[in-house]
Amino acid sequence: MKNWIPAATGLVAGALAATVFFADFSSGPSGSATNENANKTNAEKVYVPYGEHDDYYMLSSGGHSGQLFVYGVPSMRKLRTVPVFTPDPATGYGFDDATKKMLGGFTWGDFHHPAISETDAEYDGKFVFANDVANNRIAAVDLKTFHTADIMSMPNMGGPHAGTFVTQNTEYIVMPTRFSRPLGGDYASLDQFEEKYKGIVSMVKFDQETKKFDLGYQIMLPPWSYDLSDAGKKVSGDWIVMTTYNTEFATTNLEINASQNDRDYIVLLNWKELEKKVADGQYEEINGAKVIDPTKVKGSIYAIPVAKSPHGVDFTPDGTRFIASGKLAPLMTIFSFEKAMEAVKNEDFTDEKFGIPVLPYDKVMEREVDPPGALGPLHTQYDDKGNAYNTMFISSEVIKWKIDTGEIIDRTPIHYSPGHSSAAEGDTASPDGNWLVSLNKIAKDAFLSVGPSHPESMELIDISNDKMELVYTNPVDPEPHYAQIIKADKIKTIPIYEKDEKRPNSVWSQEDTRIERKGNEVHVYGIAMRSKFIFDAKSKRPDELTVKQGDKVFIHLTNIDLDQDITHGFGIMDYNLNYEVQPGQTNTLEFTADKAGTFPIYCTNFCSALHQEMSGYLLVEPK
Ligand code: CUK
Ligand code: CUA
Repeated sequence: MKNWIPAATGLVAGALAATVFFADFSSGPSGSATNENANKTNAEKVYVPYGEHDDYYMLSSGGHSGQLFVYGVPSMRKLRTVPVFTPDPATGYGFDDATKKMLGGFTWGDFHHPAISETDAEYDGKFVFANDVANNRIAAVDLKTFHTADIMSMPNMGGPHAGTFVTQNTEYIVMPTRFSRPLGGDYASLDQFEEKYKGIVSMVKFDQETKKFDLGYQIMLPPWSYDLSDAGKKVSGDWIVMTTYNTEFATTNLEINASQNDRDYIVLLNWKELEKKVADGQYEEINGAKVIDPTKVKGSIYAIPVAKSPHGVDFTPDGTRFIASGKLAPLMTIFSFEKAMEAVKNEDFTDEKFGIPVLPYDKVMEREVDPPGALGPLHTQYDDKGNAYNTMFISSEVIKWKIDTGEIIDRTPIHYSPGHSSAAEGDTASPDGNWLVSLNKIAKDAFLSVGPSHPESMELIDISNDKMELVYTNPVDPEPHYAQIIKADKIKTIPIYEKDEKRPNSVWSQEDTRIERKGNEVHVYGIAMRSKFIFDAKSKRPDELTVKQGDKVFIHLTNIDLDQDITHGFGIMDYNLNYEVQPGQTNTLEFTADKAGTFPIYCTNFCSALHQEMSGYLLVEPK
């Protein structure tokens, strides 16, 4: 079975634990002895002994689970599920007031492309941004706490699939739409597709102090579909690119009707110039957004023909080129940013589409790379030696090739059907060139069967030598669309939430706990600590909460255990409620006590030897 044995060696490594000797099950390392993996077996490469940590975090999209999955690389161990667009009973996300408000009633999201905040085109490890293709939302996860800090809904959009990606100093988080749609989602017959439907790119601002999003401006584009996008770096730092498909304006049976034209387009636009135009008032206000319309505001937006129905497009680490992958044409097409700028300067246009000048393909294209027998290129990643790595969905492989010459250097089979791959520090100006993780759509025979639907998978590939080496494979939850891999020491989490006496609704000493009634509202200012709840220390039973049927209850709970990893949960029987307070955190749970009766309350997060005793009662007196 092809390159398969290394997966088994990972298990063996686990069993051998700390023993020094590892049999060499692998085909053996090759290439330079200078890299630290050079003399290791595949089992040793993924083995992280107890007490040591992985070198990298991998932040992976959870697809239609709406969540963010966090892995360690190279061990590929899963560290955490961070809920972003969907409620999560395990952490009470979407149950407590603040997160419930943030979710805005949605119970699902479709997260495709995580984007770590950048400073000077390098990941800075502060935030990771997420797109919700299903419900037009953007989210920010604070990497100090691995908690979702803000979510914003975008007006005028039709599914921001082609985002998120950030400009090189996180000036903007970019969200291009997938479906064209009438602005505001208004009704318009599909017969009016070309005139009434629009593509939109949202340019979103994020304030890292207040941790809040704001919509900077939007760009109106032709009613095409937008697939994937990237921001420039260095010389191209003011520009963004995106691929398009369905330039045929098909409104039904897209499989056939959107695959007619030999060429679709890459859209190239200058976000800095457009920002100035918005500041000059050259926009229309539509549904609360400042929208630039290229049929009225000229310049700064261009189109370049590209082989039919492209999928990904990625700037090279130095920002001098961008590479498009054609899912129907088995080509990687390299475009020169410099040549594109020359054509713009000379107004060397062949055509105009919806007010957007079209640049000549032959003059801007630098090279087409067409590896024999390769089918379905989707996305490109990079190393530190001038090589690109393309995932081939249909021929199930990763192809390594030289950007300067187009020379194919190596090919490795993937099991099976990779979408994206993710290289260590792969979207920065300086990729690390040691690890590549292939994010696979189909697992088929790779693992024990769990039914007709098999897990998705990830495969770890050592790319530190000329020949790629498949090192490890692991099953993962759906769906790893994309991931970014960041050096572990760039992420600085806080050990606990700082004690803050001024924090609204917080209580830090037992004497201050209390239950206050205001009309039919009951406010509990309580404490969670090992191993009890205190709602009112002065009461005969401090862990009893009695209210009247129909009362609106607010439980403000502060965890006063200022101790690493001591999290308390708070579940109420039969009320379908559970939330948590991490060390030093205050959270509020709001609910209406509409059911009369006696309802046990208990801590849901194992916190001490007497965790089982950490309980109380909610008593609801009948009307
Ligand atoms: S898309 Cu290309 S395989 Cu959503 Cu990034 Cu999934
Ligand atoms: Cu607190 Cu278990």
